Amino acid sequence: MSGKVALITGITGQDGSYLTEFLLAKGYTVHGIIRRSSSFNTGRIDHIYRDRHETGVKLFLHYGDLCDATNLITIIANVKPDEIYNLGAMSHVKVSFDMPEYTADCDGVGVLRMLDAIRACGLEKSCRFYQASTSELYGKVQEVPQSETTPFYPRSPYAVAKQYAFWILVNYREAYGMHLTNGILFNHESPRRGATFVTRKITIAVARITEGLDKCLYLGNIDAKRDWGHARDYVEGMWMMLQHDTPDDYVLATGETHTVREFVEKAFAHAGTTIKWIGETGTVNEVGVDANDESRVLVRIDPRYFRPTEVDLLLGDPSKAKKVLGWEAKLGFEGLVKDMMTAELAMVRGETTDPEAPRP
Ligand code: NDP
Ligand code: GDR
Repeated sequence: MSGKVALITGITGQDGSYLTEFLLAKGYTVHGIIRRSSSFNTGRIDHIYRDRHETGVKLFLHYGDLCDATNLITIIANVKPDEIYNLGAMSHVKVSFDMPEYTADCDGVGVLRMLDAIRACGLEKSCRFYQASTSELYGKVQEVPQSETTPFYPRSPYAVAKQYAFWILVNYREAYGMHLTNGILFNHESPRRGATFVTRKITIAVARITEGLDKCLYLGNIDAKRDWGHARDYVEGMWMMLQHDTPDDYVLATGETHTVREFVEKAFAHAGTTIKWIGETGTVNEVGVDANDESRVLVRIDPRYFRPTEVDLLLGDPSKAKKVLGWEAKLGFEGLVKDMMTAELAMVRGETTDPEAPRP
């Protein structure tokens, strides 16, 4: 067992929860930074949290925020982590157009604050740092598939902020010899995915429609293509990057790409419904109907969900991660949709708990 100490920002998010489970199973002591909120935001980690007065407790939570440098220095000085996983971010691409300044502060400058906090605490030679970089950096893609050498062309305030984060990390790695790594992760999903990201939005709607609780799913651009993997596989890749003695940047992806439209079809098929598309393809007049009863309109296009600048196609080339780290995505598109739909139907039927639901 490891005995190492890890600090995770964004521990309450999808990836933070899987990474915490993974590191605890490896024998780590895990510290997480959570934001103060008037409502509960720890639903994804409640099942592993134990009161610190019990014996053998290995998970500790600290209030903090990536926009508060003093607080980050205090936490890092107290925790003295061997590894930091910086997963905290305003992570919604569409919302970043509504909150560009906050996104820049949290997702861009927040990383600088973390790196300077490590230096201020004198840990720059001992502490390894993982940055949650993203395939959104490729944006308007300059080549297909995208690898570590593909030039960036960010298409949202979120991606521009993450580009600053990417490069400040590379600069500090070169300037100060710190062990800093960018994981350029393509989309990864799970039953714990936030409800407003497209995959989870679809699985929730399909489960609710199947149970008669909803009638129709409203989406934006259903022809966008994404390389979707499972979050559980990707958090293992994050850890593998920090175990490698030389810090570097790695793409994690499945190497398959699929449209949002295909995700909708597969999710409905899992629940026993065949979708037929009617109306002019690629316009707001296109609808998805039940192929066995065309009067049932199950999917409509709402332009409210279109983005001012869209990322049309993402397809990752994970061969460097495979060659250097031995990492490979275990679950592909089919397996991902099945995993999410199975969990979603169980949740909507009350057989399990929604990881996003507020707890009493
Ligand atoms: P989530 O949106 O599920 O989680 C984001 C986490 O960041 C939450 O714990 C959130 O806290 C926290 N957070 C938000 N703002 C701040 C802040 N100002 N200070 C500290 N913490 C904050 O994201 P994911 O788990 O999906 O993604 C993890 C990281 O990986 C993010 O940085 C994301 O941008 C990046 N990424 C994600 C990919 C994906 O496909 N999932 C792909 C590539 C990169 P709270 O719960 O209180 O909101
Ligand atoms: P993305 O994920 O923007 O790739 O960012 P999201 O699931 O939000 O969108 C994927 C694609 O689906 C299209 N789309 C819709 N998206 C949402 N959210 N809601 C809809 O109704 C809808 N209809 C169509 C989008 O236009 C887009 O093309 C995610 C986040 O996790 C980032 O933090 C991360 O960096 C990237 O993945 C990699």
